Amino acid sequence: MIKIKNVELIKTVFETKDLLFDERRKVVFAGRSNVGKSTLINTMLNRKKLAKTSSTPGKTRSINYYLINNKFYFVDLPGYGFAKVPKKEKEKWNNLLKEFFYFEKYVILLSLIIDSRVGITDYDVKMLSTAAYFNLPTLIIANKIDKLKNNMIKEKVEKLEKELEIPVLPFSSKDGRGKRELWNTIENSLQE
Ligand SMILES: Nc1nc2c(ncn2[C@@H]2O[C@H](COP(=O)(O)OP(=O)(O)OP(=O)(O)O)[C@@H](O)[C@H]2O)c(=O)[nH]1
Ligand SMILES: [Mg+2]
Repeated sequence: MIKIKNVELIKTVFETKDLLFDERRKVVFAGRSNVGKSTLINTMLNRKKLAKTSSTPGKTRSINYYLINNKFYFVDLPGYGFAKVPKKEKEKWNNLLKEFFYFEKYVILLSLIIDSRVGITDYDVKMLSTAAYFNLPTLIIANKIDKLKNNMIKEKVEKLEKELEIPVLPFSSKDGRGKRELWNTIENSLQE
């Protein structure tokens, strides 16, 4: 596994005009609100409170750029699909996400995080079509597998892979399953 020498929150962006321009490569984490994006970033970077997390959806409202070892970024995106957000704010987030993908040319991996119990939602389908439009290498992370029975995990993963024809990686921030595999994938992406 990669040695994490240094992590720095470089920028927090609420408005399109503030999007970061930096040619260093980016691993992007997207997904519905509350699926565990920010927690996964903390797990991957061995930090407890780097990215703010919450049991109520809608915690991350900005795009957060974490620079790792001065070399590449993890990008934490605001979660989509959270019903309780006022329509106006939702539109603002959706716009910000859209602009991000139009603007950002250095995405080496889009990690779409889903709740392994819920599977793919309509919002995720939209995100996948955006990813396909921009030709982004995409990985689905089936998160919170600690909440599934062991014999269900393989079944769910295989079903998703067959449906979507995209690699699916089971993950849990609670017990660390998938962490090593995700780092392997990221390191491979960084070498290409
Ligand atoms: N059981 C379990 N709970 C998890 C896991 N990962 C995250 N959670 C919990 O899920 C909730 C949401 O986590 P966040 O990391 O804040 O989710 P998020 O996707 O960043 O949410 P937004 O910022 O609203 O988009 C928190 O209560 C976490 O503790 C996991 O692997 N297993
Ligand atoms: Mg978050």
